[in-house]
Amino acid sequence: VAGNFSYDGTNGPSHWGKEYKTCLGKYQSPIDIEEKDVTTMTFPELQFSGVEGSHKAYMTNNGHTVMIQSFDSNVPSISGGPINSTYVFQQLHFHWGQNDNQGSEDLINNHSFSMELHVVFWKKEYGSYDEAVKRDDGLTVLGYLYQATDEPNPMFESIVQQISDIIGVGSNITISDNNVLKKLVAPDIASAQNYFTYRGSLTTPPCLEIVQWIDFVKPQHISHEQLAAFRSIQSADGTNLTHNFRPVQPLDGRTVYRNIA
Ligand code: 1SD
Ligand code: ZN
Repeated sequence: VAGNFSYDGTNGPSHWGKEYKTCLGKYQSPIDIEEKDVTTMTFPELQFSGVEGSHKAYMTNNGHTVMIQSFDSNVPSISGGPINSTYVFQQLHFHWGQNDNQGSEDLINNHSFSMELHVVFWKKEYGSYDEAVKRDDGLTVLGYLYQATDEPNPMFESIVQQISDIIGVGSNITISDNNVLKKLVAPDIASAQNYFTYRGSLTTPPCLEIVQWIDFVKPQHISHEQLAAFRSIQSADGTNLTHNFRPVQPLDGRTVYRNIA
């Protein structure tokens, strides 16, 4: 378990490679996506299933982020787009910054957004998440970008309200809103075919290079106050987790595609 990493000091991102060699690899995430350099492509339609309806969901402070999981038998899955088989929902989590001018992991034209949501899926063919992470094409992660505004975003209401119950590392609660997965996993069907996609890695140790990233082009919003709630949770050393984004990594010849539906 990759427990002893942080976002500052001697366990910060520039030191991850000492213990986790893969973090020094050539296909690392996040990256800066320069729109002028992307290759346009028409992929098959990206499809979501099992998103509608209610899901019992749990929210955890794992010391590195706010993570949401569901142990329902019917969890969301995705297929199509740049992936040629079905990937099953594992968990979703967030990355944010010390202030509203940073926080996203991937950048677009060198612009940082205030927050990024990652929805993690594993390849169904491999039978389980633990088996999937041993394979090159084991995971697909959907990335959603959020810009801070004055206007609260209703999709974050229940989460923000309940963050105060998971301030301590390891705390875990049931989310009162059974529609939270529906809202977060596929919020905007109209924009779902408008994405960048590239091959990369987990953005946290062990930085495994097993991820097909799908980043939706159209940012959503979150209010300054809602965002501030995320900064109130604690990290393993007992201080506030004020930021948890990894700096961008070299593209190193990789192609970033943009889907043109
Ligand atoms: O940071 C997450 C990490 O918490 C874990 O969820 C991992 C997948 O098991 O993924 C990374 S990330 O690349 O989605 N940020
Ligand atoms: Zn992430």
